[in-house]
Amino acid sequence: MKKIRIERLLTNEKALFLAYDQGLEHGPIDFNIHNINPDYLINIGVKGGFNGLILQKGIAEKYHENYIKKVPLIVKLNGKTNIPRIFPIAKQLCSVKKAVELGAAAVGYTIFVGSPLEPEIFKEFSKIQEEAHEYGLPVIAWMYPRGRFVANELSTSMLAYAARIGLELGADMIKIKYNDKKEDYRWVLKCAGNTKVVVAGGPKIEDKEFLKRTKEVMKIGCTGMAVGREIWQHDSPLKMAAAIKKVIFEDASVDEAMSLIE
Ligand code: FBP
Repeated sequence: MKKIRIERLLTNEKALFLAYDQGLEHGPIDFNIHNINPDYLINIGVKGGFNGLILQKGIAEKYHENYIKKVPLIVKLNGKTNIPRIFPIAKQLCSVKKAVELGAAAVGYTIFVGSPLEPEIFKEFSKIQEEAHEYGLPVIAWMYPRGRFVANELSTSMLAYAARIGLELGADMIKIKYNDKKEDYRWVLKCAGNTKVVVAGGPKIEDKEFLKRTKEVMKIGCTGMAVGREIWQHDSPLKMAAAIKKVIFEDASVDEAMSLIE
């Protein structure tokens, strides 16, 4: 079996990724005059010293020169918009081969746990997982419970189930939401086994609250965070990135990290 080169995404076994696939998932509603420009984002990714920049194929191709060899690329292989309110499914839009040509250090794929189309999603993911592993590429699965059969996307039992599925389907890392229930969330981590867990950012909240959350998830053993809006909707994205990194990589206190922003 080929060695999966996950170390390219880690600094001392920890990670902070910058997600910029929201233009497809949510639309320009997330953006302002600055962060609508991929160059603005890529500059944050490069200068901020992230462990990975998450892009869809289009931006990865068109802005290739600006970031390649400066920050590891994570190509998101599937995606969808939020316009048609259909069964949750995001079909594959980019091949593993294309991601390799783009110089990807990893590939990403969203699994909507509980979707009526789950069998189709699992099958597509499984094929991708095998192909990526043939190249030694790590696979990051966004494990998002969703759809009419999911009563609460953020219940501990749902997140734990999603984490376990990530392990069983062979994800090297999962990206999963946090429900702000520190003690319960330990179970979610246990369920993920040796699959690494990074926590998704979510809509922008107060800096201090987000740093507290970062501190919490690191304390219970997460590998790190995969954050978008929390950073690039910030007035000083590089300062916010530095503060989050201080907590993740240096185990700094929230106050210490806050001093980098204030
Ligand atoms: P944020 O940190 O901005 O929340 O991004 C995380 C992310 O997983 C993105 O990669 C993705 O576009 C988005 O959230 C999808 O979230 P949802 O499906 O809940 O709207």
